[in-house]
Amino acid sequence: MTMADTPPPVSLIPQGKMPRFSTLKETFVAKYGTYPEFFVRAPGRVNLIGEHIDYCGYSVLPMAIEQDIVIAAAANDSGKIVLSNTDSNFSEYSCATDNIEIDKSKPLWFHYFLCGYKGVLEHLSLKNPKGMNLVLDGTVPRSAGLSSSSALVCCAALTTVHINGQQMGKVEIADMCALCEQYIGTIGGGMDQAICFLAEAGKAKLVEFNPLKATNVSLPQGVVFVISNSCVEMNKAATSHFNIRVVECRLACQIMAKEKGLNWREIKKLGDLQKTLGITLEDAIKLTQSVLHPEPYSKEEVCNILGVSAEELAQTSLSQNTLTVASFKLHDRATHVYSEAKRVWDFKKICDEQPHNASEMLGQLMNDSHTSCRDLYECSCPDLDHLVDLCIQSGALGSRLTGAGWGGCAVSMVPADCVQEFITAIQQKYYAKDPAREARVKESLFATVPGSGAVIYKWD
Ligand code: ADP
Ligand code: NG1
Ligand code: MG
Repeated sequence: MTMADTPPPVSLIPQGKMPRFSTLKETFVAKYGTYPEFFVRAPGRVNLIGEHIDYCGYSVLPMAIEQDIVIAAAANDSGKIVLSNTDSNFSEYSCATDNIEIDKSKPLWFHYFLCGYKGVLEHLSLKNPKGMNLVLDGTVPRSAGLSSSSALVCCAALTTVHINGQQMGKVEIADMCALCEQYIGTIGGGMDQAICFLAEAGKAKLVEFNPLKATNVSLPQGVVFVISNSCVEMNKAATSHFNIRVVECRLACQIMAKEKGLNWREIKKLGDLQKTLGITLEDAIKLTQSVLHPEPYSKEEVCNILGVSAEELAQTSLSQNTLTVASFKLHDRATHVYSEAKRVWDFKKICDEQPHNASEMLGQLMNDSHTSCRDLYECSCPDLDHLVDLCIQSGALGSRLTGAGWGGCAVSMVPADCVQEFITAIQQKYYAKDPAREARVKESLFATVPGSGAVIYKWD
């Protein structure tokens, strides 16, 4: 932790949050017979623009949301982690502090906790971690692109740090959580963990990586961001969709690096390739068009171009759950990444300069982002595309999928004076059409403002 990298704050529970925390405290007391020593709160996030580019090294533009994961915690003397959930769909889990296993092939809810826990143990070289009694309460819609997984991992990490009397800076713990969430199997970037720790109320952030840095972005006055969940769930760790995209970007990068006479084994991110070549994003798009063909590449073709066997390719470029993938779309994936990276900087520039038609321009960038996600990156799904179309028809200046996609949420930018009308229209046109969606409308359709980052709460 450097001087400038301050740890997450410790504060009293705000009055407005008391009812929820009182209930959680009672649940804790009923279960363990003692009071919790402290609570950790870690928020979910909505990404305004910059999808599937963080793991390629590119900057993204998220803000934290109000929905969060909270853990009530107290140390115990049993040498065990005992973890229960206020949602009875998640059964209690317990293990010895020195015997944890994370099963990538079958990710279960408590494995996300163990990712954060293991990350801290390794990072701080903790030899005798304390046993913990824990109750978790989450309000982030799950598997919906609002980062419930990272909120859980970050909450687990901060709980582990605090209970063991340690401290980590926000940047340090965010970087660490980005790495340790990969124990679940997804080869994600660092967006979710970064905004979870670095968020500030009222501010969207431009998040840059390597080194991690978050800069305030002033969103235009007179617009509100509305989230709507398609109610199609996509669990990123239990499927291979996410890692296939990561691997496709890697292969696109390595083939272009080889074509340019670079050491392709060392260059795994499209952003690193651009940096090494010293070219602009526009030139990177041109390079993609000239080197890669739009048709899918078979694994044999990739191996031939790189001059490696299938076994070697597995080592240099693939993940455990992409070993049997037979073909890769490289041209379209790389075109998405470079053009989306450019849209993030265009978005930031418009926010900085605030021209008279700023919100229309930002809306257009959001729409272009969705089109690119849908057609080039193929990470949307029919229900989500339909929802995005409805949002545009209902008055949004821009609308797009947010998070990894293949389901989950759309984020729409809506003129502030039309928000209620917009919400009513989407309620009728999307949710009222299906009883299963209608039943979930309250937690699925809501306006949001930039929320604050992870915090440790004390009772008094
Ligand atoms: P997301 O887009 O929400 O991050 P992921 O597929 O990455 O979706 O992670 C979702 C997983 O995170 C869930 O399947 C579950 O295992 C875990 N999770 C999230 N929120 C909770 C919660 N409140 N309680 C238990 N597990 C949770
Ligand atoms: P979600 O959908 O919240 O699981 C994932 C990744 C992000 C980023 C986005 C797509 C993790 C923990 N999260 O988010 O890093 O790549 O997809 O932009 O891997
Ligand atoms: Mg996730």
